[in-house]
Amino acid sequence: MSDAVSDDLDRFLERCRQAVDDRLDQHVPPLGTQPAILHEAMRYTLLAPGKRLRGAVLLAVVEMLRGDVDAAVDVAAAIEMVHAASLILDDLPSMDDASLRRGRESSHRRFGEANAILAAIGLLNLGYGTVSGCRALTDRTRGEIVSGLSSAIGAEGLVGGQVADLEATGTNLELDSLEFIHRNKTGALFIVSAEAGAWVAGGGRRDREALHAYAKNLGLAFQITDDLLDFSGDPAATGKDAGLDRGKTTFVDLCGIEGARKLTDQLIDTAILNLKSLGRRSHRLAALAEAVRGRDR
Ligand code: GRG
Repeated sequence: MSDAVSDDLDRFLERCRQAVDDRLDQHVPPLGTQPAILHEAMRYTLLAPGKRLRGAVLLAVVEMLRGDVDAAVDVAAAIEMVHAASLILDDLPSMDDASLRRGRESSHRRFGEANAILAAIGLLNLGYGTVSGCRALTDRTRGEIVSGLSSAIGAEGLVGGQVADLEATGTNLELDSLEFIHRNKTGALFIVSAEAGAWVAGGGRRDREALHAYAKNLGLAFQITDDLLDFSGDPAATGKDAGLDRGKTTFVDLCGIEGARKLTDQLIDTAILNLKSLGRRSHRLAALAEAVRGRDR
């Protein structure tokens, strides 16, 4: 990626982060709202410094298709609420038992397990509420997004992927089973982010198909880079525990470090090819994919 492209992407990502963070702050009741511990716990993980990458994918699609960016920020915020809920649940002692998230103590360590679970449910619910309350969208678009989110989160998405992941812990997986887990557990939220962008902006079927394929490959590449970072990343940069994947089969276990990097390259190259029919206007989505290829946090 040239310096000019990389600078443009950095400015775009910073703009997205700011817009999404401001909107999240507006949507979640302020500290002190009763029950105080619930709202503190919801804000704690949600407003901690996250990359807001799923929101950025959505906003890049909406800007590319010249849709309503202000309405899109609400939808991006909703997706980031769902994502934060999934992180809180994933960190629980019954799941990954993580102590560090977004550079802070994980939610259950700070607020106790029951409050962490309830904060996650609160965020999930607020995510749906934010989409249904977005009056700038038509009924049809709200319906498409709510239904897309429901599929992405449910048994055929995050929840199903997580259950398969837990079931496989301590067993040796083949590459296709590992892919199945992460296409659901991680990939589904990337796909619905790109699709939601197309729904908000009224993209046609051809555009939606291209974006679906792009996000599917991007999401899996993102997970493989996550495995690489879990293996050799610096918790000070990633903000989460390293080595938590021990006991689970990872892409690094199955392919080695070089093999995992090669697979990431193939998926990112394919994701960029998937954008071909969208032409030059998809340059930011291509730059985002390049940034995932090279990420260190
Ligand atoms: C009901 C929402 C819900 C979920 C239940 C717990 C669960 C099912 C699924 C876990 C999904 C999960 C946490 C997958 C891992 C995805 C992943 C690689 C997360 C890290 O994403 P980053 O690096 O994090 O974008 P930041 O903090 O930057 O947002």
